[in-house]
Amino acid sequence: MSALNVALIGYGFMGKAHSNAYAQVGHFFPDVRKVRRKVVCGRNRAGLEALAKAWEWEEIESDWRRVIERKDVDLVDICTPNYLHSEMAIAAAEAGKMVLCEKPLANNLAEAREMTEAVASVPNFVWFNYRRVPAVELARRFIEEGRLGRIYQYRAQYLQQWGPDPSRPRNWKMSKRTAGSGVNGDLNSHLVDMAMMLLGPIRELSATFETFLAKRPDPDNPGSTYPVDIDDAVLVQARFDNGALGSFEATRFATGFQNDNSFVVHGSRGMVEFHFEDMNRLVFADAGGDPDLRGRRTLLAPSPGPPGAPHYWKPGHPLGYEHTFISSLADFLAGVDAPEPAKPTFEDGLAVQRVLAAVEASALGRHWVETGL
Ligand code: SOE
Repeated sequence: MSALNVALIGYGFMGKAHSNAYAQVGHFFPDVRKVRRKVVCGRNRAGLEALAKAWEWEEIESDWRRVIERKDVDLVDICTPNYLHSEMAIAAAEAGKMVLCEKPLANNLAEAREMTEAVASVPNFVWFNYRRVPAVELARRFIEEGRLGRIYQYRAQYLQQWGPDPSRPRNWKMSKRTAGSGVNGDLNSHLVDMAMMLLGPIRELSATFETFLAKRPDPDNPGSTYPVDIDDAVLVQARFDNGALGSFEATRFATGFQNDNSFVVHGSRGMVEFHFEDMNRLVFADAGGDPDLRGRRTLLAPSPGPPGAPHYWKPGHPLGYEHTFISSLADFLAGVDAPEPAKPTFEDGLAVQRVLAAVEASALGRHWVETGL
């Protein structure tokens, strides 16, 4: 199998996470296709050169169209601001490249639909990396095995605290034009993807948005402010197709929480609870058996991979954020040569985008909305 030449577009936080995944995947997953860090693309020369040097990309390029036109590029990975995803993904698919894209898939539902149509004939993937936390996989296994019984309630929250910080430099995540939304796309997209992976489609929902600071201090111009047109916090109540009730909360204003991506699932036979900041553990309670032993207990997530031959380290040797990206990439690469592609594909990203659009419609219209899923 020939190695795939990768073009990475974007060099920020995700550019670094993806670069590490390309660098490491072959070490931990020797059976999937090899990848070559061919070219990284971006507009800020200094940032681009720094990333290319640190992660040993062979070449740099400032024009994404030139990257997509290259005959020697097999796979285009988009980790730019959201508003650029659709144009780049469609152009890459039209050029016959495999297309990987950061979440949320697009700035809005119309773009997500066009992108999904465009990639129909090429391998495609969305980086909902938290799916690949081993403790989350354990939760999924418990649900699939029926260990939790009938699922009654799903409670998810994604709490960050950087919103109020006036010294934080302005970035593309603070504008509807460049990000499509605030926390709805940035954080709630992760919650929704995880929830639908675990429980299936969300049928209908009711949501509220809040923008706490309509004007923000501009750190570049002391004494002046700039207008904010995105959601700082979102609250959602939802009904799943399977009859479960869900609640979702995503905010950048959760003082005291850095990156608490968490969920609790309550079923007739048991419950599970996960917090990303303690990502190697899953809390489990069994509602059956001796009543005195029914309390919540903390399990260490098993090492991913076949028993006795883990992909990473032996049991009890914790994993980190970076492994979620390495495992996601390994899935994608294995899927390229398998009858079924790895999930989440653009179809899955589109399903999430439908929910995000319903959240926005509900919050703005102040009524329940069906997602159409
Ligand atoms: C936002 O702060 C952010 O970087 C998200 O965009 C990522 O998806 C999440 O993993 C961490 O937080």
